[in-house]
Amino acid sequence: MSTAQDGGEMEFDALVIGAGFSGLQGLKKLKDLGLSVVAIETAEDVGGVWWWNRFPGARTDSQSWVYCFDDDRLKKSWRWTEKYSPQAEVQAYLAEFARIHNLYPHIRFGTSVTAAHYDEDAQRWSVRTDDGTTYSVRYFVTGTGVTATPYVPDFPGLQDFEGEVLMTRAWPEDGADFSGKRVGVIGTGSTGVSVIPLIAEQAERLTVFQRTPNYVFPARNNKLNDYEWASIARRYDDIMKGVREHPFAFDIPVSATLPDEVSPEEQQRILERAWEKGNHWMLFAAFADVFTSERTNKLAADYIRERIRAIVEDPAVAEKLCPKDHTLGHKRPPVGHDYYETYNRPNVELIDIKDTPIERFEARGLVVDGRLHEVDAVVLATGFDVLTGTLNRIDIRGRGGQRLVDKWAGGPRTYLGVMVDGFPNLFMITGPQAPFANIPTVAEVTADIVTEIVAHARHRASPEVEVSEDAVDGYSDLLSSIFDMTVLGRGESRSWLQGTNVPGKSESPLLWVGGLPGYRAIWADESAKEYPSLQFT
Ligand code: NA7
Repeated sequence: MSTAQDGGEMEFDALVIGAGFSGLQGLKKLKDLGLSVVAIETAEDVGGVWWWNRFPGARTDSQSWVYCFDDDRLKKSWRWTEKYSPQAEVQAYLAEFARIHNLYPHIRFGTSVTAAHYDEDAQRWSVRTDDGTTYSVRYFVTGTGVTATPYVPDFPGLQDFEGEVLMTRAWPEDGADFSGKRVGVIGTGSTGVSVIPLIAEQAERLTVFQRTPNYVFPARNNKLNDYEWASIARRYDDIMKGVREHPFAFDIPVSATLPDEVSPEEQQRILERAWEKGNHWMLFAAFADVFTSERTNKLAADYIRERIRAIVEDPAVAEKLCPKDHTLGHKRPPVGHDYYETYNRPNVELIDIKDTPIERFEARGLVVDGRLHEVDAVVLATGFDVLTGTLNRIDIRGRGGQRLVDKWAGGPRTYLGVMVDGFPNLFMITGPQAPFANIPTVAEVTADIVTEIVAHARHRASPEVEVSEDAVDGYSDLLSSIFDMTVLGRGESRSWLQGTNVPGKSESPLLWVGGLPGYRAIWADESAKEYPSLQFT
């Protein structure tokens, strides 16, 4: 056997792509089963999106104490410093997780998987990496995450622009200094909302190019003092148990109240409390049916619009910032840190490009509606080809040489976001159609499913396990019908949740919105019945 560096061949029981939340879970859990495992990671260290996204303001929008693993050792030793962890702290946490579980020796950094073909005779995957190595493995496990592949629109003339072009996903390692500069930001999703207030503080002038306004909740961040931390630490096991029972894996209460059960004054009081609590309280803790009733959804959306109008001093700017075409939740609502307040600054201008898109870039700036906006630097916060984008860029071929990208031409179809029929021994951690919930918990839950299946296959001495087409159809159809029952798909605008943010991408719900407990119940039933959806050969 040769080394990974010389373009030779290596054998392992399992290969995992990625060393972010999903990949590290897969690596640890499969290693704990006693398998020989290698993980392949493009970056130079662990972290996944928390390695790449170093732009100013990059931080979690879930509470730090639940945006992490339910790991017994780290629950005792790790202390989060803020309610929403900054990027460097999350990356450091994952590095600590990898260190204490001795994962580093198993990870090949600076390497990318280019192809994975299933050999039906050997019942093994042959996985190729960009350093020319071939790995022969029984189990091929992807932990490629949700937002690994950025989407950059094809702006005409971008190559002629003589200023600096910065992508939030590939921020310069030593940072960017905008002092005295005129800066343009394109994109007002979670990333744009995070970076805009900080650039506004530094730049001489900031121009925000907004296609679709978002509902932005106030984060209400704070440093965690000793008292707060002690109270979290004392309840940690209960918090984590609650997270698994929560539809979206948050530490936020779930309301059972319907608006009609209370007076209009009480409705406003509930909404005000949710706004003041910040974060995603408005989605979960205000009313029970925000995701399923258009009326309730509009009630909450109207309330947010009123708050925007109250914060933003210029009424014309406030109107531009008010979402009009989509339901609350259709796009994942960003959590902002003085986001709307930023538009009261004299050095910030908001350009609405919904009806008049960016025409082209020129040497000195970009042209909208015939007007040249001169900028020294432009920041692209234009989103990601989520979930399937990363997998479809790898040449993955299953039974009979069928390509995954072809099988998913009409959108992904999976069983629990974990397995695909025709692709034996392929497992996905946080794959397409996994639950729409707090990612570290989703990584743990889906990695648990993968390891349970692998452990069972080994127990039965079955070299091959495959999911049935019926199970994939059943799950995918259920996922779509639940999505259609919600108000999430209703509205005009594009959303990565349905794949409509990337031109040409097929439209289908990319995540399970039926809640984490419902998802876990499907698997509990499968497991209790000894895996009727799976064929162990
Ligand atoms: P998002 O939420 O997909 O946001 C991308 C933004 O870029 C959004 O405002 C888009 O406008 C805008 N965009 C995309 N293409 C264009 C073009 N051609 N012209 C102008 N504006 C454009 O990505 P984020 O990175 O902010 O967040 C992704 C997730 O990562 C987030 O939900 C968190 O879970 C973490 P649009 O809305 O499509 O009109």
